[in-house]
Amino acid sequence: MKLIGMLDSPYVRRVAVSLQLLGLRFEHQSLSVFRTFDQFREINPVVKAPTFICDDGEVLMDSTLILEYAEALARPGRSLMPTSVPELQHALRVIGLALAACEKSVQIIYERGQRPPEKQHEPWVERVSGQLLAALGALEQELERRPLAATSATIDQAGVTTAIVWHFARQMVPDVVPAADFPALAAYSARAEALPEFVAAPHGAGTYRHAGQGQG
Ligand SMILES: N[C@@H](CCC(=O)N[C@@H](CS)C(=O)NCC(=O)O)C(=O)O
Repeated sequence: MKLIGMLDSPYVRRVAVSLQLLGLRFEHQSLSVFRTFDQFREINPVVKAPTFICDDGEVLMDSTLILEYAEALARPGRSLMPTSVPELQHALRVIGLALAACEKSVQIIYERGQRPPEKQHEPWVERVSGQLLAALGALEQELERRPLAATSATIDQAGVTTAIVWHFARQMVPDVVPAADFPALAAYSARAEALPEFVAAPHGAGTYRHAGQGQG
């Protein structure tokens, strides 16, 4: 199995961290959807990160769908999704907020990075920034109300995606997201980032290597 995409994408990173937590071995190729567009297109003509190549060569995309596949592979072992309906409901609320925060962060990054300054539309950036802050504000409240687990054995998908989006937003749009306004998210993310599965797949341009894999 091979995961394609850069770990500076929160979507790629949530898959890389989750696959490890689920005990699944995979290769990782850190291709950029921008700088290596043509190479990416040879693997997936849609050029979406993450892209996931299954062992029989079938190509999947969309982090949530890839994770659904990974959960099926890991069964009946470790799962990152609760089985009881009330807990599942809450996990889906938290994941939905975290994914909305990912999407709004990425929209700001693309507006700033992909358009020339004279073509940037400030009302759109303001709208999206407000949506990002609303999603993070709701996540902060959820975290205060119901703390998330932060050990390798107990963290779930709500925890993985929450931690990753906070770290991503602070790395990429820190001017929009003041850390002091979100103390619970900041503290939770710091704990999760110290877990070996997060350390092995750090935000950025690097390549994940599982323990025991050489540097070559
Ligand atoms: N809903 C998708 C979003 C993935 C996504 O938008 N990834 C970005 C990279 S962070 C991407 O592929 N951008 C290139 C593009 O959309 O053209 C998921 O969960 O995987």
